[in-house]
Amino acid sequence: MGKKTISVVGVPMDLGQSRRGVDMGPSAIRYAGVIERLEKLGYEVKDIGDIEIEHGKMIKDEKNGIRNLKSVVDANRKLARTVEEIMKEGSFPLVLGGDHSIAIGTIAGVSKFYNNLGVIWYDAHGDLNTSETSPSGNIHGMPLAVSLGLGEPELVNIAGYAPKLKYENIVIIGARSLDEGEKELIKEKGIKVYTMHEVDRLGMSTIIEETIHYLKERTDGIHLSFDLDALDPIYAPGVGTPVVGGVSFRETHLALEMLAEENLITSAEFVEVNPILDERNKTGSLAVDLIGSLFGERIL
Ligand code: HAR
Ligand code: MN
Ligand code: MN
Ligand code: MN
Repeated sequence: MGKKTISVVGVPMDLGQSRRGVDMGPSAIRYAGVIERLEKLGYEVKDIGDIEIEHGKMIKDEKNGIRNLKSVVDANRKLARTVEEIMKEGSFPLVLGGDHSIAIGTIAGVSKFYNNLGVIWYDAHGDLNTSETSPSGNIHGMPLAVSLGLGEPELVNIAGYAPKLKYENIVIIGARSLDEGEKELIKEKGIKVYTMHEVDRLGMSTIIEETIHYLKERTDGIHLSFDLDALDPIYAPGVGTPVVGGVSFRETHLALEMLAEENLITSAEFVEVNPILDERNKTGSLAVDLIGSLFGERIL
């Protein structure tokens, strides 16, 4: 992964959705041994600790039907600043969630260091909703739209610039639950999406080869935003919004091993691990296995 130092940040965020427990995700992933695993691979690992989240008051429909807007904005501002510091030090930012609303802060902290940041969005969902299209008011269904400059200005302008991403620099992999407004946006903007249909038809190997080729041509850094719910719930039961028919354990390991071989990923986050919904930290342990593959661990 190019850099030898990895900085790990936890974000105990559960205000971007409606099921409690995902704020314990960073603990679950640390408990499963993420730091030791990375050290064993030869990296210098700095555990920065957790971003502080204002858990006190949950507000139902704070603005335009959006839940907890202010707290999510505050947390993502802090996260963006922390990630920016990590980037300045030349270390690799590895962010542990927490619900997917934290991608807003991670990407805000990373994107200013690139002219054309690429993103691989590995997820059952598109996370392309705005307050107009969201069926739930949950911000974890919005972070990719926000990073593209769509949605509430408070979210869009975190870190003082927008947009963070260009439509042609993102690739979504694993999608199988898209809302009407998200489908329209994908078609209108020509966003590159490999749904489960393509995963089945083409195979993961071809998809990752195409993704690498596509992003290599147009980007100068690639952020991996990895939502554990991309995997089938058989492998990742500890997520808040499971969707059947997901990517397999093997396909996902292959994807991450291929990305590791190319050495193109410049920042990453692993999100939506909810230990309360999990089976004996299966999903937390899976996250650590996958992080191992991303950072170069091989079977032989
Ligand atoms: N699309 C739905 C919504 O916006 C569900 C989003 C679920 N999101 C996540 N992130 N788990 O991928 O409410
Ligand atoms: Mn909480
Ligand atoms: Mn997501
Ligand atoms: Mn998801």
